[in-house]
Amino acid sequence: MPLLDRIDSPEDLRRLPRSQLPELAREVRERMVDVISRVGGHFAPGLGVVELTIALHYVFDTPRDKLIWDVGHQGYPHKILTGRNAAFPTIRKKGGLSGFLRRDESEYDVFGAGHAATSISAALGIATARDLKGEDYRVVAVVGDGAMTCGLAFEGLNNAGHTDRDLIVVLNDNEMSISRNVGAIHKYLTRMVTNPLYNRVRDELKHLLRAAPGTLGDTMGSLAGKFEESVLNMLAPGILFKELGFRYVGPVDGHDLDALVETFENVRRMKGPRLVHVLTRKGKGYPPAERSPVVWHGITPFDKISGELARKRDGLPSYTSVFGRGLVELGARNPSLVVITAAMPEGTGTGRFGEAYPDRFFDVGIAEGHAVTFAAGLATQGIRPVAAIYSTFLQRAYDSIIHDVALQNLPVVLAIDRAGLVGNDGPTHMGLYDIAYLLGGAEHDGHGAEGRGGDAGAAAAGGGGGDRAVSRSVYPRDSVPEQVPSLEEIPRVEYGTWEVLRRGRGVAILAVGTMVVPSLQAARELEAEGLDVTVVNCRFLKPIDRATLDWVAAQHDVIVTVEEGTIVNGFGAALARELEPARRERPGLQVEILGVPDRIIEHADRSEQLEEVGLTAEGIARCVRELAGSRGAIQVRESA
Ligand SMILES: Cc1ncc(C[n+]2csc(CCOP(=O)(O)OP(=O)(O)O)c2C)c(N)n1
Repeated sequence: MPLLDRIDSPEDLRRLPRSQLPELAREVRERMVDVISRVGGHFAPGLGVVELTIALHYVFDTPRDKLIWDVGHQGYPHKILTGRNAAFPTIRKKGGLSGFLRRDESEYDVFGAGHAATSISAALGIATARDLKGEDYRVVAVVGDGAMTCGLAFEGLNNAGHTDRDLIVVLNDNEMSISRNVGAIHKYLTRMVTNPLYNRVRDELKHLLRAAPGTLGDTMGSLAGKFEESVLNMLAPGILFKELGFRYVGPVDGHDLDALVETFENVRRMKGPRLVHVLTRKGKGYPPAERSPVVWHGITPFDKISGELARKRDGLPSYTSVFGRGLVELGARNPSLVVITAAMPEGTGTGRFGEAYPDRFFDVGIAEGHAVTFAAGLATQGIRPVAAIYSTFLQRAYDSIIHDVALQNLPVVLAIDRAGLVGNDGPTHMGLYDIAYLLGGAEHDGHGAEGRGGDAGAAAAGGGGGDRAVSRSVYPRDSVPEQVPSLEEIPRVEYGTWEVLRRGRGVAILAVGTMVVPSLQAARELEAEGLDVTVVNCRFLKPIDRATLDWVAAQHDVIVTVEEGTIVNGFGAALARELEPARRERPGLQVEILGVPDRIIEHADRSEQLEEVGLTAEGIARCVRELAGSRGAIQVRESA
């Protein structure tokens, strides 16, 4: 790669003549295809912004000028051009480059992200700091049309437009979120770009008015200029952004490097808030990704010649797909069941329900708070909404859960996908906090998935919540551990009950969700060593099964709680508080809490992360062994 090999930083890029930029774009694409076909990762978003990335670094003086990418999943070409090309094959691997942008990875990553629509607010903050400090540089936020379905994006635009701050927003419009984009703004953007009348009238007017200044003299010329602007604004695209206080420029072909460079050179010289509307194609340059940008948004390794994707290793389906299947079955049984997704029909497995019952399926855009409040509204009228949202993105909806659902006692099922350690997406996507943030506030809080085969199906069955407010069904980014029976075959679970899976003595493991299976494995391992351990599946976190807990407290000396969530204010912490009276009565009773330590867990494979934090059969057994050994619990059994 003759050009790319010479580029260690955007400085090198800026030394190239403009005529060589298309060749550089070709090399960057080739590098993307070559590496991602081997290691997997986000693919179509980055391919779509190769020219945009080159043009931005070419025109703006990065890192002095601040470039802020929204989400960061499209940042691979940016990484390749900012000194990380050699390390690029390590992307998303343990110890390697992050799959998103991070301030601690490069000075070119001005603002870290992973969740959508933070870029405009962050850019405005940076621009404001610049002005407060009397400094002089450009601030550019690049935001996708998908992210424009977020309320946060509009909060940022609204604030920026009125401040008159010097700020550039680049709207990367590829008509796609992960799935096809949805909503009124999307329709507006599409209309703006595709309406031929609109464009023809605009071009002709421009032509006409441009001809005027020479013949009318200077004053008339500038008057004509003003007239042009106001007429064009009336007719032209971008009126919405104009009304929000932004100067609108575009639409620009996002794969035409000359057009991009010229536009950015002009925009760079302007002042105030301005928005450049750039049209790109997701997956550009790799035909399978252009044809199916949804599939190729984020991808496993693939054969770069045939475009064939690597197959999953085991034959078991993911929790997500079992959930999606269960939902369709439930939809047939219950006509008042509706399903809501916040721009993730594929990711949450709910797309199937959408195909089966399009009238009862709602993709509301990347708008998790809205999704939950919308569900609450539906629930007031007797509809049964299931809102399927990743644990990490549900953080955005916390207030809606408390204020709109729980306080009003409305029956809404939250299907919380990607709970726990999420693997290679890393810290921004971790589902470690939902147990902690949902234990308080909600009156009735069922925890559906217990981490064994049938439970993903049971989760789909509504988390056992029935008429109760805020039932949760929680499941990880993983395959189910065993074949899942159909819904009919899954025994009904009595609300609020736990399940004693093994009766031992001395030590009891109280396991939550995904930790049930490794706890059972640990118990089997320990049995061989003569330690007979009780294992309880705590399938409901709130209300707890008081009778079972009392039995556990009375019959055991050591209680180990295990959960795949943060150890701070999680289930173990809540149980320790519940067990306080028993401990006062019997000071020897020991409670040990296992969970994810309170620190940032870096990207790696999920199995590596589980191992790192000791949430494996081996880790649980090790902990029990140490506790039992130190307390002589083995002797308890021998003398009994
Ligand atoms: C708050 C939040 N919800 C959901 C997601 C998952 N997600 C990642 S990228 C994406 C689509 C973003 O679309 P767009 O901004 O247009 O960028 P593109 O992928 O088209 O480049 C979504 C929904 C997220 N990152 N953040």
